[in-house]
Amino acid sequence: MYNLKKGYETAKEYYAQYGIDVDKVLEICDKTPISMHCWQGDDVAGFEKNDGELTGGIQTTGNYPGAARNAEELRADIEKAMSYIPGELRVNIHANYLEADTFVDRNAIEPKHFANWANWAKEKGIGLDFNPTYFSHPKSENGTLSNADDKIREFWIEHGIACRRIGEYFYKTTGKPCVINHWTPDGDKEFPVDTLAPRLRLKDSYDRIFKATEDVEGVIDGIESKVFGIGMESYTVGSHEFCMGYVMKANKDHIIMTLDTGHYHPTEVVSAKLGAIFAFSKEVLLHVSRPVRWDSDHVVAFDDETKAIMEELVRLGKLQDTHIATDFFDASINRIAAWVIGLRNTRKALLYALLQPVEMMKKLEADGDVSARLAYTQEFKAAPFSIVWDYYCDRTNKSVGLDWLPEVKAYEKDTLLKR
Ligand code: RNT
Ligand code: ZN
Repeated sequence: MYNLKKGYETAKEYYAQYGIDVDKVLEICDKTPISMHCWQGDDVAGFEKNDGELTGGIQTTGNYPGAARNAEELRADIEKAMSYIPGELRVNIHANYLEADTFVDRNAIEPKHFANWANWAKEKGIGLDFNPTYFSHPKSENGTLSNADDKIREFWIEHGIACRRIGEYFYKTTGKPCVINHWTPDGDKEFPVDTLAPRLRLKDSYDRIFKATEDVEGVIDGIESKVFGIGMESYTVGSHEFCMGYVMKANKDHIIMTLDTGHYHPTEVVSAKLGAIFAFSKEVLLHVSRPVRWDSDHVVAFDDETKAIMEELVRLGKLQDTHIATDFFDASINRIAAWVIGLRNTRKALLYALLQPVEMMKKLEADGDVSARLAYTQEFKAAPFSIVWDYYCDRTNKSVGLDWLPEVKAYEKDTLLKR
């Protein structure tokens, strides 16, 4: 190991030239919560007492051994991954990760089915986020909240209502607000003749879920759009326009947009959308993912778009108004490694963005110095931020560099491969 302290002092001098206080930056970086999704640990399977397959147009590929088979294993795996991820974390679970002795259908889930999760989160002092599961269910085949069959639609409305109540239970147990992400896979393989009616039904369903749970406290609701799902390539009920329209028209502080980095056309980027959305909305929920040619949900990389998103949040001064969550599922590599790599990259991109002289750059822009603006935005791409990152990981006891890798491999050998 090189001399971390010495490296840090040099990096501090480097950034001080531009008026950046690295200690202060580290504090912000450390205190910004990132919500770690549970579903990387078991390929979005969940623990319902049924052997259903993953449906809803999303897909995990690969069959790397060692997936968690029950909630205890999943929590142990999450804890293992968390031990290598610096900064404040929350945990994000789906409704199908309930714990019950017998099968409980989606419309009948209750807080008690999530008591182990809630108590675990409370014990660890972390927040818990939630998601209704509108997929991988016999009643989700022809749509959920937009279903033309009133009985089926009612079933899914009941599920949405149950989820908001569970969200409130998480808030009351952990003392931290619960962010719920509402995503329905509803769509069509072919272009429908009537593209409006399903959307009016989806709108009505959301209205009814929110109306029936008006008394719920401590819950923030993200509405997530997407372009298409596998098998539903031609039409998505909850499209971007639909979801954006819904959120803006609802005009309620707790109803916000969810932007998933894999949910737009290939040349569209979330980083370019944030400045427009914040003109109308106070908060945003982010699903940080990595689409490769489609919404493939690869492990988050330390790539240009992840960095651009974080830069945008820092420059807009919207870090505190953004709920940052991860959303990826790769079954082709060690699942703990997937979490560690993806979550570390997310926070690393945040640190990278924070280590730039934003006020200085804003002043240059306001003064009309466009040449200096370009020079500044380029200069920090190769700045010595990785030395600050190493120091930060060490200081928070979260493994420097690749030190975590042999430990994750040992866990694979001793624990995962024995499953
Ligand atoms: C699917 C959405 C959604 C899911 C999770 C499992 O395209 O991104 O957020 O990934 O709910
Ligand atoms: Zn998502």
